[in-house]
Amino acid sequence: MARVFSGVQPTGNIHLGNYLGALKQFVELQDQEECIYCIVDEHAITVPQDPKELREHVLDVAALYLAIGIDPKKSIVFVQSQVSGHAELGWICTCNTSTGELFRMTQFKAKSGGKESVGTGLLVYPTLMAADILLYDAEIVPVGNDQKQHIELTRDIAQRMNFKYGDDCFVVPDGRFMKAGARIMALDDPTSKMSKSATNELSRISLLDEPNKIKKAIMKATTDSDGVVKFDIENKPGISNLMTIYAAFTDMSFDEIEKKYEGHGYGDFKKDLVVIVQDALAPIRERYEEIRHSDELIEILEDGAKRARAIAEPVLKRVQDKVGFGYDK
Ligand code: ATP
Ligand code: LTN
Repeated sequence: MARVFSGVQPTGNIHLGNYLGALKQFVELQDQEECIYCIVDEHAITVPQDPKELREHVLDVAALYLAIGIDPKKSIVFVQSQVSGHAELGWICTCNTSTGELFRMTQFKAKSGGKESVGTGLLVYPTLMAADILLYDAEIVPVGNDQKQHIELTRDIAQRMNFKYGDDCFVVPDGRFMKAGARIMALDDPTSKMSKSATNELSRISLLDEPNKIKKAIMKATTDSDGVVKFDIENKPGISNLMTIYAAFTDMSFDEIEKKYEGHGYGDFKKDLVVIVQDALAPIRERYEEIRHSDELIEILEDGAKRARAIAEPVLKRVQDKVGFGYDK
């Protein structure tokens, strides 16, 4: 069994992009591999957070993990800040990464907007992400396409430190990306990715959205004027994005979807998609409501942190020894 690690930020509004790009794979992988799923609150504070809201959002994501089908008997589910090894290994990774590498990260460029007033955490964030993964000797990291560059950097850090300190320092991980859904675009602007932070509520569908909101967002989604249901990212990004969502939920190919809607306009296609998404999200919402305020949720996180620490501690010790921390007694 290979070891799998991934994380989601507790910043609210978990949306279809997060689900189809990453979370859906989390569930699929737990039957084949040894999976560790984290709620990365230390990453969340790279931008300002209200402490009270942050604590709530941690439990929101934990409950969502379970609601989509992550089974705590099969997978470890825990909160990053409860395992101190992340921050400790993060520092070691930071010291083995050049500032040039970090300034080149496209996510840093986008999120900082070139301003020097942004927090330093936003710049060094990828070294903490590398530590998250390397701390567990993880081999597979299921994520959306937007994280490709961060995974590459993680591999670079691991290989560089293996060269410097010996091959058994780190396991070099691989990213795992979905075929359909690795990059879901905003519904109001199919040229930018669906995001938690966009101000237009109708730009995304959150996993806990009411059926009416789902309908509104899909029926209003930006398409084009030629009315043909055809997959063509370049020239028809809006309908192609909706087809990607359709395909991810139904397992139909783009060819099959095109055939089904031949001679129909976007209206029929969108109406069907509304029902498909509503039906897929209804059981998730129901399960979420059951578990979000339960004692069981806290117990699962406490147990998850214990199990995570048991894996992380010997790995951290191994790396600290290599780096030269401590002294001979
Ligand atoms: P956002 O950009 O929406 O604020 P994020 O990428 O900053 O989200 P996370 O919640 O930690 O933060 O992301 C969880 C997972 O969802 C990651 O694996 C990420 O790659 C994936 N993901 C995020 N947005 C999309 C998208 N639009 N399409 C596909 N996958 C996505
Ligand atoms: N950077 C990721 C979240 C994240 C992560 C990780 C994903 C933090 N640490 C480790 C996979 C493995 C994001 O913003 N989506």
